[in-house]
Amino acid sequence: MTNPGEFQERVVRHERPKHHFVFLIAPDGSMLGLDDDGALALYDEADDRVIWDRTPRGVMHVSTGTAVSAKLEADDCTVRIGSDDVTLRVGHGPEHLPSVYLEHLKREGWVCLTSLLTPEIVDGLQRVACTDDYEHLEPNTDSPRVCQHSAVGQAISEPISLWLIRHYIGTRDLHLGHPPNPTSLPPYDGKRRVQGWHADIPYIPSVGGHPVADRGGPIKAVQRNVCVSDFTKRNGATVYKLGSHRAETNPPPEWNPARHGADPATRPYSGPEADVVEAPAGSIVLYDARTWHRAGFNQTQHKRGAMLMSFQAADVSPKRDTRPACQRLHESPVYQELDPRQQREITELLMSQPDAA
Ligand SMILES: O=C(O)CCC(=O)C(=O)O
Repeated sequence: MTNPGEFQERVVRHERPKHHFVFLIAPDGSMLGLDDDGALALYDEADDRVIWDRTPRGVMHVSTGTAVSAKLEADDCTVRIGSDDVTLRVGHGPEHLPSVYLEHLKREGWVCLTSLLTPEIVDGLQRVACTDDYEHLEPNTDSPRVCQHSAVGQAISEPISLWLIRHYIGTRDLHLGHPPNPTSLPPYDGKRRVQGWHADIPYIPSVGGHPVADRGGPIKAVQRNVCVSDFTKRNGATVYKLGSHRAETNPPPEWNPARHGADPATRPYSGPEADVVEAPAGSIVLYDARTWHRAGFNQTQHKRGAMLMSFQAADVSPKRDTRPACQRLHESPVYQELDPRQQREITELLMSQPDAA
């Protein structure tokens, strides 16, 4: 039975953008940008330097307004770099400049990169998660999910979110806290035990046995939730107390009655002080790991897909060893479908061991 005041979370909705900027991507995965002197150069990092817009005569560098003449043919773009004509792939880019997202992330402790992943990547993630058009399939448990489809590696190595996380935490040196798995949240039957409110590692104890970090100390981790399905309040989109990264404590006991003496199936707080971030499939929500959050209640008949990742500073112990999954990926044909930039990023994030190890 529903109690008054339940399921009253505030909705923060992100509509599918009408326009996306583009990346111009070299075969090795590096991205064309403008250096500080206005010269064309290739970069591995996705900051404002590598964001372009199409124009009738070629492409325009968004942050400086510099027009560059280019031959655009279907998804290819040929530009002159020095004395060479270089052909680059025109790739789906963000709705906003990376600096705009960074400003929001620093100010609010979270940001939504709406519809940043391509429909092809979304389709691959849905296939692995067995959601949406693939709901009739059973998840494959024979191999790590990163080996099951290149979409998983493409999502792991998405360059704008990596640039944002590195800038927010203030280090390049990051690792993932567990192997990234597209998974699904089943429909809620109104009775079963559900996930309670929590902050994330290292602000809570974990099986890794690391010391719980001081919420007032330097930032140690950022979560990246990829919306594999459309995320709506009805289908159980993640619920947050936005801004709670600034709170001195983890969620209060009254938000988690099931953990404090009530029946274990008692639902966690779902009143109007909580926020649901709604966004189309392919969106990425980044949030400070201190933020109070929980999975939503999936009130539909369909599974909701997500891929949750924890990016941790070098001194945080991961919850699970990510290296075996990466070694399996290296041996898998899927690894060859990734470009060298993607291969390097994934390998670094999964093979780096924390300082303490
Ligand atoms: O499934 C979700 O929506 C969120 C779950 C989550 O963030 C977590 O388990 O830490």
